[in-house]
Amino acid sequence: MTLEWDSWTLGETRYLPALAGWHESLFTIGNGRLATRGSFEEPRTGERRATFVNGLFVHPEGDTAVLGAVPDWTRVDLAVDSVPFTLDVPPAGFQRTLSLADGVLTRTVLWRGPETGLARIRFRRVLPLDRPHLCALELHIEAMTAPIALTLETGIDATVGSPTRPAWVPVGQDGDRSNLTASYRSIDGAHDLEVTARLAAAGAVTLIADHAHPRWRTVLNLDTGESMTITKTASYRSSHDGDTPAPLPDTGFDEFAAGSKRAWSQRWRQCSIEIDGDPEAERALRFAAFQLLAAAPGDAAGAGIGAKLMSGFGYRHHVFWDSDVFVVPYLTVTNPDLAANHLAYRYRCLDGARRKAAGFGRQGAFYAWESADSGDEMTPAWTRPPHGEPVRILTGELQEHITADVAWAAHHYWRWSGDDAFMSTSGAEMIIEGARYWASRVDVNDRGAHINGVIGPDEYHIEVDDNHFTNRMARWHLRRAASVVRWLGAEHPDAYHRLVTKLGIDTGEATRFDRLAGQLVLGAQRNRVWEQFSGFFSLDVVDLEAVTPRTRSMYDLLGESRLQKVDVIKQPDVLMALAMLPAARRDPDVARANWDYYAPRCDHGSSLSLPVHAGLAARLGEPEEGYRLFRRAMGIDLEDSMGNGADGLHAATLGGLLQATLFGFAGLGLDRSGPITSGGLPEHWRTVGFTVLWRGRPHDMEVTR
Ligand code: IFM
Repeated sequence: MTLEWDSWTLGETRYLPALAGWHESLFTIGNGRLATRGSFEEPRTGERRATFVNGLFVHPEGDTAVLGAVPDWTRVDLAVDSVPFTLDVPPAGFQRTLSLADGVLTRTVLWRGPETGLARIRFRRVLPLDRPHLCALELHIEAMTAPIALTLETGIDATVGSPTRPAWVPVGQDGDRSNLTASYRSIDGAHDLEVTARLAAAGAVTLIADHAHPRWRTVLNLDTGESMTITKTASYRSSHDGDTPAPLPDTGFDEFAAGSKRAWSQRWRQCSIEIDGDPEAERALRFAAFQLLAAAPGDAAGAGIGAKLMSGFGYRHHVFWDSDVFVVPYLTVTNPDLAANHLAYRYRCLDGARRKAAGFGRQGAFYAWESADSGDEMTPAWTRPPHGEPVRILTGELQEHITADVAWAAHHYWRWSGDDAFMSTSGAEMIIEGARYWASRVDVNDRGAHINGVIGPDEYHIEVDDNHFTNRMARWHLRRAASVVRWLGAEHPDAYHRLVTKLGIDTGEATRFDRLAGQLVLGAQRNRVWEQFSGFFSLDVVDLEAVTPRTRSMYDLLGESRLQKVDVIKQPDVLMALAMLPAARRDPDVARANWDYYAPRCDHGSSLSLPVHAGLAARLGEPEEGYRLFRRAMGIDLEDSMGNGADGLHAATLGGLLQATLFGFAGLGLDRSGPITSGGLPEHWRTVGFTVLWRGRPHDMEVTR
């Protein structure tokens, strides 16, 4: 274990270059609008330095949209007695701490160049949660054993990559000894961005008006024992933003940190979580909540929540079902305003979803599997593995359950928040348009209604017929749409009539949704086990337990075409239906039979898989097994157990851990009187305490063994 924790901090006391990429992701800070990876201030070979502005996607020619890194505010080039400060020269001491209480990242390094005195260099940075346009950085340097001459350069650096080349082209700059403004145009010409920075430093400061990297330069001499502090602030304003924000405030770092702390305290009050008996799990959950809150847009005009949050270049920040199913339900019960913001994003994407459905010759709305700013499909058609032939990607066309997943998240939010204003407008429209998609998608014959040629959550099996999860979710969706139409007609006639006019709803539509739901087949059942898709029971049996010790997925080992013929699955599929739909697990014998059959067939090739299994095992009365899986899920981001940590954190794993705890181990649910629990805690968890909001009112829940 390379990380060091206490209750409210994540830290490290050694610099290990091999882990630096993953740690850049782990030490990401954010305020919902901006996020900055934990790359060092001074350049590092192999760094993936990045600051992101949520929702600011650019569309490189011939490529899918990417949330490219914006010009960087963090870079500081330091030289001590003319020797460049870099951790390529191993430091004499190193400590880095991320404070989850206020989002301040602090790094202290004891460092001496080959022939220099010893310096203590401390960096602090924060993206204040209460001022989402701003960034603040403080540098404190002390000459410890001998006088030192320091040269410092810092400014706004547009040479950072995105992920392969810069996304922003400099178009102008203006500055003086303490203020700098630089303007950029995105490479697709669609957006303008203005970055302003301010420097408060002693000594003679000069401005180097470099085109791509305008920066200040200052030279300072420190006597032994002397120290000095430099503060830099920055702000990002894009053509998306409304009013011009106030000029950069002339305040010190501590004031930024204090404001941020007040805002974080408010959030933490709403998502407190305590586990008596397992401080490690408690810290992991707090870290998970921190990163979700740091990436969730704080306003309804903002973006959605990406699969890598805002912590790396993985998946180009596209939004998948990861957010709707693994993150939004947690936000719904703790910070419903943030869940509502994500749903507002989904509503803004509805036209894109309509275009996608129309492109397939169908009605209604078919959500993008990978979504960016417009809601149009962003899944690349091909991927090019580093060694090997290009591989066709069909998820964007065939992973149709996404439409029901969005509806499910909206409905879950509505049940918990009681936000009728949402449901009677955007929520209902999304749900009805999605249901219309299913109605135009199914093939009805004398054996029922079928959905053929899809990919279910288990992405190992491609173009399958009557996938149990897809059909069950579509059935659920059609029924919900019918009840929402009826509810609207009865309870909100004005909103109903508005929608009737806008969408052309006719009186028989709800009845047709219900009828179709009743016709949709759920597939074969053998010894109570649902067949994952038509033909699954006839696949070759692979004994996964025999393929040990295994560090790679079965996809890597068998390859795509062989995988089609075997019964190994990537992530829960039938079990996903059980996890999401209480009705699907109502019969305990059916639930148990499906668990016993599918759990051993799953190789957890996806980061989404383990937390779902963990929560479901707890739900099915196996908390110790659930805990074993929960620990493995913790390792995905906290031990980089999948080996892709440098690409960014896994939103679904982090949200999934929180959901496994609340909805799984603590058995959180709703009945008519409000939130209830029906816990099945692991042996060593004495109590789990947390707060949830139901219909705007906080409820303190405590579950004991
Ligand atoms: O959404 C997931 C999918 O379920 C499995 N592959 C990765 C995607 C993004 O995390």
